[in-house]
Amino acid sequence: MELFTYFRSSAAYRVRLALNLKGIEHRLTPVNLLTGEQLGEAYRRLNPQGLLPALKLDSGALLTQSSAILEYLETVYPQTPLLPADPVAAAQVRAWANLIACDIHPLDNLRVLKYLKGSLNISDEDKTAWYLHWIREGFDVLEKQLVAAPFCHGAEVTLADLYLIPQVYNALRFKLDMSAYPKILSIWEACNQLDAFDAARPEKQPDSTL
Ligand SMILES: N[C@@H](CCC(=O)N[C@@H](CS)C(=O)NCC(=O)O)C(=O)O
Repeated sequence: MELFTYFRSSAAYRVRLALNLKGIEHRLTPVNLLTGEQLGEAYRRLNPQGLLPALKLDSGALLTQSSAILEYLETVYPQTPLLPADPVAAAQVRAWANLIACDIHPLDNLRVLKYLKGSLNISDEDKTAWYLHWIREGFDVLEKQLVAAPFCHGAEVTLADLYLIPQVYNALRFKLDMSAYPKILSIWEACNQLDAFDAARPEKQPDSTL
């Protein structure tokens, strides 16, 4: 399969993690968000929404939306399960993932930041304040709820870790003061010690140097 990705796309990062953890053979096709390649005709023909990631299956089917892609991978490749078997625990893991996917990430997405700056003329300083505000709102809750022993839900990596780690990468990149989040930082450290996480890091992606 072929993953359309960008090294700094956190939604693509989630899928890179799942592919690595499940040991699924794939190739990476970079789409440059910085130059607006996602909005060009070629990529929009694949994904009219102009967002990353997209996953092209060997059958030719194209999947979009990271949560739909992750659900597909979890169903078809049940090895290294990313959800606990207990339905209540699985709902908790999904709630943490959704907190990040629905309540942090879309507010801080590139097109939102571009609109704030380009159309609403907010300053760079206000843009960064906006960006960090929504991460803090979410991290304040996660810090209280996550188990962190050593991963979000305990001893096993779950979907929640796949959403958290890219979000922490963004927080660190925008220099969020993480001192209020020792549990989140300890999960970041624990995850990044695993090969699957290490290989998915933005700085290890082939397009990070383009
Ligand atoms: N809900 C979508 C969000 C996808 C998304 O926002 N992707 C970002 C990168 S992390 C993107 O492609 N942004 C391009 C843009 O804003 O122009 C998903 O989970 O796949």
